[in-house]
Amino acid sequence: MGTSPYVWIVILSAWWFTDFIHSLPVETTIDCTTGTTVPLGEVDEKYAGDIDSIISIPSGTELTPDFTQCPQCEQFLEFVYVVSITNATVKTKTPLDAEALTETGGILSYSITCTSTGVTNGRIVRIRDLNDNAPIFEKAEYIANIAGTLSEGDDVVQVKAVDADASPINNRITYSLLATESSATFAVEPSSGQVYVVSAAGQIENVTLQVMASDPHGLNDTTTVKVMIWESRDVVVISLNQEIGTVQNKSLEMKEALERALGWSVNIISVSSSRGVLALSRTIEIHTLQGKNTPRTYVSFIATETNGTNVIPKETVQTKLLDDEENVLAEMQQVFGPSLRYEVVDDGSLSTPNIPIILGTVIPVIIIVSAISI
Ligand SMILES: *[C@@H]1O[C@H](CO)[C@@H](O)[C@H](O)[C@H]1NC(C)=O
Ligand SMILES: *[C@@H]1O[C@H](CO)[C@@H](O)[C@H](O)[C@H]1NC(C)=O
Ligand SMILES: *[C@@H]1O[C@H](CO)[C@@H](O)[C@H](O)[C@H]1NC(C)=O
Ligand SMILES: *[C@@H]1O[C@H](CO)[C@@H](O)[C@H](O)[C@H]1NC(C)=O
Ligand SMILES: *[C@@H]1O[C@H](CO)[C@@H](O)[C@H](O)[C@H]1NC(C)=O
Ligand SMILES: [Ca+2]
Ligand SMILES: [Ca+2]
Repeated sequence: MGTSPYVWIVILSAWWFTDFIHSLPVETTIDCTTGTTVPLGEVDEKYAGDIDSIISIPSGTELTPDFTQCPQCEQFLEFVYVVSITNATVKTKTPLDAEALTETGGILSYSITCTSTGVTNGRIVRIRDLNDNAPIFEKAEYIANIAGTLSEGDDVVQVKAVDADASPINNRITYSLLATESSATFAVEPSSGQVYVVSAAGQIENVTLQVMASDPHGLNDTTTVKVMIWESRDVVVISLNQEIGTVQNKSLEMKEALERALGWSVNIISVSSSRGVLALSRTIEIHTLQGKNTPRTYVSFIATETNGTNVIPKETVQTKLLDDEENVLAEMQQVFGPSLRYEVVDDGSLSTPNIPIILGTVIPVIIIVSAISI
């Protein structure tokens, strides 16, 4: 009593690392005066059967299992006990699962409490993680839309797989590119999953890559990366009065909102806080009606026919964004809320980098609502 269960978990963990390995079940006894603390040893994940065989229970003692220090342990265990009998057993009701006990570092713990005195008898078992999960990619297909030509070192897309196993020895993921016709142009960073360009390939065709994620024991999953190369001159840029993180998080909904509003397919090229895609070095920000502190995020995209592959000319898209402003705004506000405003930004000709011209603005008025008046 009194001592926090976490304290004895730590103490006992240290103790039993010395050399205290049993095979289960372990025979234990109960002490209703001062309590006992017994490390039961280590067992493989998936173990099913008896864990703790309690003997020599003083007659008339009433015992109850207690899972307060590990509520998630209760799902695995049952306590088989009859008050008039001097033996009791703690056994699994479902095979042990290391993945379900990651919060406790793979330690299963419980105690048996003497009802009359409230004294606890702690037990802990370390679950050895097995490699029973393969990595799984978050997406079966990644699409990387890239404008212009590719050059050495350019990032293409970052893929991500997750391995549900509890320990690094079983869940560490290594990414690799499977050999295809185009794989010599690209590489994947083994630990991060960042796909990038390795050879200065210049203008290349649209290509499909296969990336594999493997755990340290060879369990693996594969995903497809489609690299779509577009012409820079077709890229449309809009700016939104939103934080970049918000736009990145909602980029799929935003793409779908633009598709509904415009009636074309939308391929997002980039979401950035600078007007990155066209890489203008001498960009001058024009703060129109928005205050200097208004967040501003640039979204570049290319529109294509919904049922075909033809690219819609940039000027056509820009015109529609201005003409159908009300419609586009309504769709975008569904995603970002009623404060969303956008501007169509034009970079002018690529050959003469110049000051961006705001073609139109959909912020005719800013209504300042005083917080005090609400
Ligand atoms: C209690 O456990 C002991 C040791 O395992 C065993 O010899 C005895 O038969 C058991 N008694 C009962 C009632 O199960
Ligand atoms: C890539 O595919 C898109 C859509 O199919 C097409 O419009 C574009 O021209 C292709 N790019 C290249 C470099 O072939
Ligand atoms: C990937 O997993 C499959 C079984 O799903 C196996 O046959 C193959 O050898 C593994 N590949 C590698 C490179 O480990
Ligand atoms: C974007 O999503 C991540 C993860 O879901 C979250 O941590 C982050 O706060 C989100 N950012 C914004 C600006 O909503
Ligand atoms: C495009 O295809 C969809 C179904 O795939 C169809 O409903 C729609 O009418 C088509 N649009 C055009 C312009 O052909
Ligand atoms: Ca694994
Ligand atoms: Ca496991």
